Amino acid sequence: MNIGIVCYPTFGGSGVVATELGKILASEGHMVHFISYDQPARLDYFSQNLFYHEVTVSTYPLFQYPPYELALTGKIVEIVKSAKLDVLHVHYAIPHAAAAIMAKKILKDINGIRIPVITTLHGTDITLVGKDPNYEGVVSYSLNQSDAVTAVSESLRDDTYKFFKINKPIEVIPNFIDLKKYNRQINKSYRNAFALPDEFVLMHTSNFRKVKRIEDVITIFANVLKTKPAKLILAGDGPERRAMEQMCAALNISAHVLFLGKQDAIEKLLSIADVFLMPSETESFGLAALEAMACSVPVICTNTGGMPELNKHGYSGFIANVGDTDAMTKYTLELLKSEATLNQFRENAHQHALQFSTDKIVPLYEKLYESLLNESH
Ligand code: GMT
Repeated sequence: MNIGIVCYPTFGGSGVVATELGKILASEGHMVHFISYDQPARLDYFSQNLFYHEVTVSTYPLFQYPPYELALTGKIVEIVKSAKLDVLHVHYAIPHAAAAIMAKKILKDINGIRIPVITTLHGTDITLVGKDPNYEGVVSYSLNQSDAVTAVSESLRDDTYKFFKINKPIEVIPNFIDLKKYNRQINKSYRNAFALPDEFVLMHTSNFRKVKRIEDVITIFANVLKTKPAKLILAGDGPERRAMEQMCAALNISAHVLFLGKQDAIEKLLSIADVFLMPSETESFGLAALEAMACSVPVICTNTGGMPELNKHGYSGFIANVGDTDAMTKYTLELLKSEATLNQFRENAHQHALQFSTDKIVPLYEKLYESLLNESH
């Protein structure tokens, strides 16, 4: 199949999922064409089946807001024709679904080409940005006009029905993990570079936006530090980083907290962690938590969005209400109370991650593409 994938190129979850999906599809023999404004961060190699098409937006003094959606629409039309795409899969509704639907109409009306569009919803496109009254009508229309809509969790599917006027089924296809890459790789000397032998390692990775509530990560860690020797590893970068560095300084715990910035080999870091903290305000799926679980790291997360579908309370980690840092501290200490407890939770977390393995989930997308192709013939 010739598959077009439209995504954000950044380290955010939707771009990561889209890129990993494209790489797997290419390795199975499909021709995969990425369309984005920059080379996707995870598109770290090319093969004969992988292509990247850059969307460039021309500027003009009149354009206070250069029209990215129009440039993207034009690029989609061009690539559908030149690469003879069979399906177009767009990740994150805004503005990708709207651009895809406009391209679909242009291709049908002008060129007589039918291109099935699949829109995959990832989270904030529905729960935060999409709900904005300025976008709501366009998002509803674009989803209804898509040939198929998927959501990465049941909770996100339910939110989509709640916030938008959707008149079609939304299929839940959860995110997936490559277990060959994400597994616990024990490397004592690497661990020793970050923590003393008797210290526990707590970890959080994200794009440091407000929705991640990193202040709760730091509060939990500061509480844990009162009774356990520990280090906190914070990987990633974003708007909240500066404030979080200041918070650590104010709490006098900076020497115990490592701000590492954006990291590529996240599985190596996860392999030295004992607990993963994800106290987000909302999280449609929580891909970073799945990466941790695959590396045998139990997760402490909040009872919000799709996270309870991923993390099993009392089995692969613990779940608390948003903002309840006392409960999350208690649960973290529960995990750290003995080596046997921690090892049991590690094993459970890994076992639970197996159900999200690439070979179980990616075929669901392929099946969906095939069904849409059959419909069009
Ligand atoms: O919030 C992020 O980290 C980025 C955002 C995105 O769309 O780029 O992530 C969303 O999609 C991820 C992949 O499906 C999910 O794992 C995240 O839970 C989701 N983020 C939120 O819902 C806040």
